[in-house]
Amino acid sequence: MADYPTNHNSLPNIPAELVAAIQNARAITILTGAGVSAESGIPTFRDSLTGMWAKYDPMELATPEAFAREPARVTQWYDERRCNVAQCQPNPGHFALAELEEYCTESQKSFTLITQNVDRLHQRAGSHRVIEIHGSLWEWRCTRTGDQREYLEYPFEHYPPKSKAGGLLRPAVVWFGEALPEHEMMMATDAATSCDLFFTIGTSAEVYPAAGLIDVARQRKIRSRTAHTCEINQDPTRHSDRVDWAIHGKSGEVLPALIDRVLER
Ligand code: BV8
Repeated sequence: MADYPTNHNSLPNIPAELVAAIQNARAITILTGAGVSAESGIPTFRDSLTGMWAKYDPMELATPEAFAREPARVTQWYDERRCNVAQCQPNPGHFALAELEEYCTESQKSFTLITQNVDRLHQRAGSHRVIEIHGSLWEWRCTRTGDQREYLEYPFEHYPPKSKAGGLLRPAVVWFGEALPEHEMMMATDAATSCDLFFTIGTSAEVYPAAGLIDVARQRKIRSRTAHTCEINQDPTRHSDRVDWAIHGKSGEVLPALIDRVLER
């Protein structure tokens, strides 16, 4: 594995072999985490919570137990995150990934973007083949009927919000201790198994089963010797010394430089 730290006063260091691997790939799969949205002003879980939320641990709030105990507080936290996301814009990293998808479509490569993020900024940047394995802040589910749909008006008038059926509404995100959506996870696992180039971008890769997709992709590399893996992250992670290329820098700087090299701009 080679490590490509980027010093922030010059262009990120993009290895030529990685550019060639993208240009020669048949199928590219990407896993993104909260780090991809950080430059859009959306705090990651690791950033300490601010303001009235400073005293809470997100790992505690993002659970069914917290919702059962304090539905008003939990739904207010999610609604405030939803309102913040509505004011935020996709950053150059999101747009570069949308361009990479377009390049893959035009060059008959298959492309899949699996995201752990719940902010829908990938879609707002123009990405189409997006698998949301942790759900979305924009979809809420009635706990009485199970009815789930988009709620685009914000903020809710009171907490906890209620559905037309009178049941409590909860955000349709995957909480800690909850199973990931079966269909999305099956598609994500298939995309990690069948690709010949796998990127993990802006994630500490510590939350499972999402982080396990990296191991799925690496298994293919071990079996077929043709598949490659690349990490693009601000900080090293436990996978950094097991991928073919580890580029440490901001995704909003590295990804635009990468797509420029791939498109030979
Ligand atoms: C499951 C939606 C089983 C909600 C999220 C006890 C009981 C049950 C399960 C467990 C348990 N103990 C452990 C587990 C497993 C648990 C888990 O993995 N825990 C971890 C903490 C060890 N997993 C689960 O609970 C999963 N479910 O196992 O269910 C089951 C099975 C069958 C039937 C019933 C049950 C569910 C996990 C999903 C949780 N929901 N999100 C919400 O958003 O509120 S996860 C949430 O945290 C985010 O989605 C994110 O992916 C994850 C981590 O948060 P962050 O740290 O913010 O983000 P990330 O890790 O991506 O790190 C940011 C990175 O970006 C950093 O590395 C940083 O360096 C980098 N960065 C920052 N800025 C930039 C950057 N990189 C590039 N550029 C930049 N500018």
